[in-house]
Amino acid sequence: MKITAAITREAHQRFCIEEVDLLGPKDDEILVRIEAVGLCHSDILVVEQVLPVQLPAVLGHEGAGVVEAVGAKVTKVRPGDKVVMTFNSCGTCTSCRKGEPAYCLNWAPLNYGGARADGSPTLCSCGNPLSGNFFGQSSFASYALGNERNVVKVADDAALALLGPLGCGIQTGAGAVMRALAAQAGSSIIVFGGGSVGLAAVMGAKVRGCKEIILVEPMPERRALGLELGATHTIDPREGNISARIGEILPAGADYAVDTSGAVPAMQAAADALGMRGKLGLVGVPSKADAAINFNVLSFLSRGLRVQAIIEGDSIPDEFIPELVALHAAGKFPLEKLVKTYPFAEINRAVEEQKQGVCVKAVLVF
Ligand code: CXF
Ligand code: ZN
Ligand code: ZN
Repeated sequence: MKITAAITREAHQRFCIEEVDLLGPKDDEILVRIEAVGLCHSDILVVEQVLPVQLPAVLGHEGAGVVEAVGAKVTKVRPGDKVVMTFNSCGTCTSCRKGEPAYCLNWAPLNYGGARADGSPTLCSCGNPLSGNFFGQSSFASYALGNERNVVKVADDAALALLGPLGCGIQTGAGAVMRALAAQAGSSIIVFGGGSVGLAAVMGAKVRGCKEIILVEPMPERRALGLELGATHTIDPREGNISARIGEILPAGADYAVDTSGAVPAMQAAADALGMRGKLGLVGVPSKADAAINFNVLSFLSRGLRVQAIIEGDSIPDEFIPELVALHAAGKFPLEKLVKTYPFAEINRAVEEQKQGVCVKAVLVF
């Protein structure tokens, strides 16, 4: 079928909106009419070719929409169901069987491979295949193909424009704190970076009942938003000496620190800020593929630190996305404060505004 999609033709180039062919659904696939799709930093990392997806491609991996049709083997959803799309996983590898689909051994082919597992393309433009199936969806498009592993049903009255980002950025930040680190009530946590992932981590920390929630973020509007969402303190890293400021708030160091900025100095400051047996969560993706951190081993040993790299907040999407939807409905996860919607046709403006910090989470709506 003919669909409208935003194509990334070459590295560092703007998105071009064009008509392309969507080839499916196959027996195990779900055709979703996309109503809204969030813009995640990883989409931009592919445009910058830090993440190795072959171009030209249709990106987009925070789709939300309505099921239009299902293949013969699909039982999970029916046409008319509202769904949130998320990352893909195989369901059969050792990680998936342990309930750790974000660490699926088939992650790369299923999320970045550009085609189905059998190698067949899902998209083509004028007869030439495009990289599709990005995060099992490629949802910068009017329609996307998903499958039972990466489609989560939500209520009929769900506000899809808000819920798309749960499929990646929001579950990544919230899950890092609520699931991966499992921050304890009464504990202290420092979040580095106040973009959508960091602010979701702040909301997650509040849900978990953390006592001190410190947000380290250079943009004043984002620090202010952090305070609204539950941060108890904020620090402007540009003012220098982050450790001294944290030391005033937490003389014994923090129980948890999460980096969502992807900046190596922030990761180092995060490790420095931890107290005895502190846990460091690494979430942010650096903008250079060869970025590396240098930790002082003695300093780590003397505090018995734990470091955890976290993908997608260790989410089990069928469990965690409904949990976040319920928290949002109960007013405990005010997602709407992060989201700014743009018409799909204005995707390039959304990218610019998100980069400049005019908005925290851009969502493109059809
Ligand atoms: C990605 C970040 C890079 C590693 C895989 C998961 N997260 C989402 O966009
Ligand atoms: Zn798997
Ligand atoms: Zn993402």
